[in-house]
Amino acid sequence: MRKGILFDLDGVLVSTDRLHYLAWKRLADELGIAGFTEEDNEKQRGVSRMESLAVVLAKGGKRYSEEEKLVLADKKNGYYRELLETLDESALLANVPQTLRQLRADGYKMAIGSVSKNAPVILEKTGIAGLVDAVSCGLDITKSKPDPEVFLVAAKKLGLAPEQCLVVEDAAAGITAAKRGGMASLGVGPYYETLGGDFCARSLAEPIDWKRIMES
Ligand code: B16
Ligand code: MG
Repeated sequence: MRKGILFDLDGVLVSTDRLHYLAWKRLADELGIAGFTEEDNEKQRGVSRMESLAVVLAKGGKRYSEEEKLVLADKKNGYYRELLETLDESALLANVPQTLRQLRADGYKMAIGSVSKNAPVILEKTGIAGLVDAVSCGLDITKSKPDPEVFLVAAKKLGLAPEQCLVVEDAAAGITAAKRGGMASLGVGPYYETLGGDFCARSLAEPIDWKRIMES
């Protein structure tokens, strides 16, 4: 029987995609890269900061050294951190605090499994830091999803084996990471039907039979 639930953060519990988009757009404009759209921003869902930068740079004609890329990614993060200053509980997706409280009352252990290095700030600002038992994020890992590292670290922090955990994800890379890590998965978000999760639901605001999922 499964005892732990590992939640991805962006796209599952909070919505920060607009802020990521605005920060990348500001960088793209500075670099003279035209045509970086919210559609391109979709390709950045659940992937690392450097892979997200590659999506932006692919829109321009110029090549950058690895060193220059690090500087650019850092610059975008500065813009994103400025925007995160305004973050509050209104960024939480529907029914999130209620779901976390209910799952805790039902006796499940919960952790965050996010590749974002800003996860601790986001959890504090949105007021849900105290509703989970552990956080595994970009600061704890060297390999991004679809590598399972972030979820393996999360399971370890909860003191559980991978097969005792369910991963909740909105990105295909995260579902693949769960599978590679030997964990069951629940796909949510706009692409929930095609993510390939073992279970799926449009969002955490839908009626989800957690008991059935955790006991199956
Ligand atoms: P940062 P998740 C991911 O978070 C975002 O979905 C993705 O768009 C972002 O590039 C990545 O975090 C890295 O974030 O630049 O803040 O370290 O979905 O894994 O919670
Ligand atoms: Mg996500």
